[in-house]
Amino acid sequence: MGHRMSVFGDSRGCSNISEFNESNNISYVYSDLSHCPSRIRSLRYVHEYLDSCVLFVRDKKSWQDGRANCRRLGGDLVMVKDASKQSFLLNYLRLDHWDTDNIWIGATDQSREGDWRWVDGSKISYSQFADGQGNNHNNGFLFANGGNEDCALIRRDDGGHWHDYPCKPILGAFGYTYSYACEFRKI
Ligand SMILES: [Ca+2]
Ligand SMILES: [Ca+2]
Repeated sequence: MGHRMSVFGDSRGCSNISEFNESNNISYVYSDLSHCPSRIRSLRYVHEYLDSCVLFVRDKKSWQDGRANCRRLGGDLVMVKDASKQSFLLNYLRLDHWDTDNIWIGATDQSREGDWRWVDGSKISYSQFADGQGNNHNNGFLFANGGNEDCALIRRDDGGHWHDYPCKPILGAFGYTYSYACEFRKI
């Protein structure tokens, strides 16, 4: 007698779901935010750096309005006094998948043209100004205002170099609003 052959379906089921093991390539940096001021601790994009905490704010403001917001929270715009701080900022913008190019920093020559100062009043010595920047000169931006550029930002699309831009909108509330980074002293 021949036997009946049962044909079962191939039951491999889900075996063709490829496993995703790429996360090992990402280095997660643990931030201890317990010493950051409580009013910013739970916000997104807060990272510690030495004796300070840095808050990245995606919301776009003029330099002066961004600074006012930082101060309202008890801090000020971030100061970038050395290369390691600059790297810290650029690294976290990358790790946080930041999508904006321009980030205001706490550098200005509003008090005296060409005399660049941090928001704590100290003179700027370490600088990442791009060639031809920091000199009040507007390189043809659409709303050029004839050279009145007293506030600095990091331009990620220019390798993280700094550019001087107008501190506030020229035409009403229009133009020159960007993301910014605040800095707070640890508690
Ligand atoms: Ca200037
Ligand atoms: Ca400029």
